[in-house]
Amino acid sequence: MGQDSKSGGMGRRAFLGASAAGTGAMLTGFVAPQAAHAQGTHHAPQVDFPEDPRAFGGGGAAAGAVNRTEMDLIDCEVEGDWPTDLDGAFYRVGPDPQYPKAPEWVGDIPFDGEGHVSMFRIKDGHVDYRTRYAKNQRWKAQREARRSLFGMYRNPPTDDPSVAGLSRGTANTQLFVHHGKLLVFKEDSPPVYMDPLTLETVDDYYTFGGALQSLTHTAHPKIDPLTGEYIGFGYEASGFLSKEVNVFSADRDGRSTWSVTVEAPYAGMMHDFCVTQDYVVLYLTNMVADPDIIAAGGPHFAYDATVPCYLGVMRRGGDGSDLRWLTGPNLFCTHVMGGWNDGTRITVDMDGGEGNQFPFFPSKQGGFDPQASIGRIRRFTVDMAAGGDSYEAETIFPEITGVLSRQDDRYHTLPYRYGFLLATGPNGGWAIIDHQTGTSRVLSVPGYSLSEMCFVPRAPDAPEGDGYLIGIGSSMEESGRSDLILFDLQSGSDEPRARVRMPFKCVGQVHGFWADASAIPGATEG
Ligand code: V55
Ligand code: FE
Repeated sequence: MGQDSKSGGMGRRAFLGASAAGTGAMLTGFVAPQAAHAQGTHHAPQVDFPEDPRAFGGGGAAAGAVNRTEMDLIDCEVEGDWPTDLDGAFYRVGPDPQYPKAPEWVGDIPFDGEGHVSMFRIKDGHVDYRTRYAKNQRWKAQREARRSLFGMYRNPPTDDPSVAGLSRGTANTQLFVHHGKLLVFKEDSPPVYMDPLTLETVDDYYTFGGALQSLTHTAHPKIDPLTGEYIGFGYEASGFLSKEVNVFSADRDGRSTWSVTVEAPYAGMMHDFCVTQDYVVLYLTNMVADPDIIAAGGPHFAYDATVPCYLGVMRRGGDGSDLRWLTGPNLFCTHVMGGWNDGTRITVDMDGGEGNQFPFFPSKQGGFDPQASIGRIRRFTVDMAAGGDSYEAETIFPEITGVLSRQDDRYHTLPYRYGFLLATGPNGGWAIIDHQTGTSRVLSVPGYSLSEMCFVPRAPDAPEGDGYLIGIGSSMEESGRSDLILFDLQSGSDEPRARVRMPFKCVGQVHGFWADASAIPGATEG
């Protein structure tokens, strides 16, 4: 996967020669599925990934397009001043095609690869690396058959008949530790529950003890830091192409505390959402679920510039009858940096662009526009006490272009000072946004392209933003060989404080998550 912060270097990116910076570009490296159809490919059972870099898993391991190796590396090589009091785990997950697709489906998109989880367990200055596939229902069926059994991205009619009724979930997008469980997400299905230390799959279809009212679950749940509550949602919640959206919460032990189902204006991608102390803000994008394209064997979504994006705002804990769908400048945002409410006044910060963020999803009007995909930080505000059906939007920190926004997770739902994102363009790197001073800075590593980072608090009770940024960098001179990179945000230095030199290119990622050892059962014993 070419989750690069800079252009150039990586072959799979280079082939479109694009300078696009949308979220999809950062995650996957410009796979153009339509073109791949034209190429002849071999059929399973032989595991021979197509040569064409645009095909699903194209080029195979030799091209860095797949990894497929589950492994343990105890005591990685550590360089620099690794903080010895840091105790926790940095988790990552991304699609890693388990098998080549059947010839009809070689044009499938990179978002459909099976989820491969990696973990850096960090303790006493030692770093151990472990990876395991999420052993979801799809993975297990394909392992048994020794071939791909699922067709196109979120398109069940393209599946092999033998897998009817199995979960299609790939668990390839994001992960989260809550109530002692590592939950791994794909937004079309319930989470997969993995053991947060061994990475063994415990439950391939986790429903919060049967309480989950939705057939789907977001990749971006939130924590209420004041209560430890978990807030999640699912769209297409009552079935394929349904407009229902389920929003729910669970207490710090994972017991359901709230569930409500509402209806969206249309079925479209709702990748992230914002939770404040008093409100839930859904975000419906104009990446619409298109029945015609699905029937024709395409992927689940197509970008439709003629359809509005909506913010859907309702009170937390209510029955959903107060939900209002609001429109504004039509921006396609993907990730929430942070958000809060001050009485009835709600602020939500997201990154996004004016057009399609994902080159591999078809656009219903015209082609993919790299310029319109460039992400900037958008601030949405709405006062729920005022009438009307619109929100305000402004672009903040216009000097920063980027995607994959984050914050210090301990400030979910609350007013916050620091945001982080993967800055794109010639000065790419990890951007630190300071909303209080209105300043930003970018930490980059010469010769490396960086994946999304996570913020790590120096200690569980450290002030906001006091800590580290951690994430993977790929050495462009060394065919993408990986370093785990740690910046100390208080050091005053623009150089990494420490690195782990991996002997290979690590399995790719979409997102990552930091968990303190105190949140991981058994971590403090070993
Ligand atoms: C995203 C990623 C997905 C997906 C839908 O980054 C949206 C956004 C890796 O899979 O299926
Ligand atoms: Fe995401």
